[in-house]
Amino acid sequence: MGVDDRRGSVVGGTVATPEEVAARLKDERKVLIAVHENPDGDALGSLSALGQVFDDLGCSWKGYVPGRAPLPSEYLFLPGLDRVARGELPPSPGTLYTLDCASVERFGPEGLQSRFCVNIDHHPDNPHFGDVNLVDPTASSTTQVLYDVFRAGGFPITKAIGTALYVGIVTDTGRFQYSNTTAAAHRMAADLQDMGVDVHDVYRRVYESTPVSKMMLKIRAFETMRFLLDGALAVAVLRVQDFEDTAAQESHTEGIIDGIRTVAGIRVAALFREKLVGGASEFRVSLRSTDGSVDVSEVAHIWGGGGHVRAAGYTIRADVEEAVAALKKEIETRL
Ligand SMILES: [Mn+2]
Repeated sequence: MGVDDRRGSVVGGTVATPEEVAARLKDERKVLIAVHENPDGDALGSLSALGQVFDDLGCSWKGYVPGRAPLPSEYLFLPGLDRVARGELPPSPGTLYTLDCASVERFGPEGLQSRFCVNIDHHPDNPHFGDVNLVDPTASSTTQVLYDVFRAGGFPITKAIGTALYVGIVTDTGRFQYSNTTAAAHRMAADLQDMGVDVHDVYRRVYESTPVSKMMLKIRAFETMRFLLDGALAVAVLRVQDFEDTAAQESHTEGIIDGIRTVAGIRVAALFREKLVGGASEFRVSLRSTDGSVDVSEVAHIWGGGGHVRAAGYTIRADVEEAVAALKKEIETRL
């Protein structure tokens, strides 16, 4: 779910309905569409779907993904991802649309201040940082929020747009198996299938296209798995060396945590990924609560991160054993 590092103070812009956002889309002439760092299927599916709708509306657009790590290869078939700028937020005179972004901090407040921002998301801890905000925590994915907008505006949903929307919902619901899988999510999927989306083709492209590096990295992670607190907490660690040895990229960690959490008895799964920042080692930590009994967003907030009750993340600069011990202590008090 890509929920690392999400936090922010409540700034409180206008709350908009799907109808109001749809009306706004029709008036746009030039926009920048941004998603979060380390984008997942929902972020990239949302970007592709909205970009295609802007194309149909005659609005010129550019995409933006923070950071420089290559985009996950399984989503590159989605139209428009070749129009994505990387690195620093590019200058653009138009409106900034942020999709699936629970916080604005990754774009830098100075980048946002000079822009009119429309914030479309489904994370419950989104602080409404946009000038206009459409945040629906009941939606299973940001593409589900966009689907509401497109229907409200009467925009034609082509097979290619539908496919991008479907990629967002199938990945964010863990193939319609996570607790966020609502009846509305299934209805949206059924509608999209009626509109021509080839569900099996998406499955093949997204789930049967694992690069060898990604599989080797997953094996490394699984080898490090340890079970703490009588098996209630499972922890795996990936060091920089593991990425080098397997020639894996940051995006290749997607899905590893879902493998960790499948072991019987686990209530919290954690994946630590080492990153070198300015020569110093820090860890990005992804957390999952299997049964929802431990609110992992509360735990992530301790170290300045955030997310959902069942999926959250944070970054910590510490020795890995100290970081694991600190996490263990926090989980123990919540079991
Ligand atoms: Mn999402």
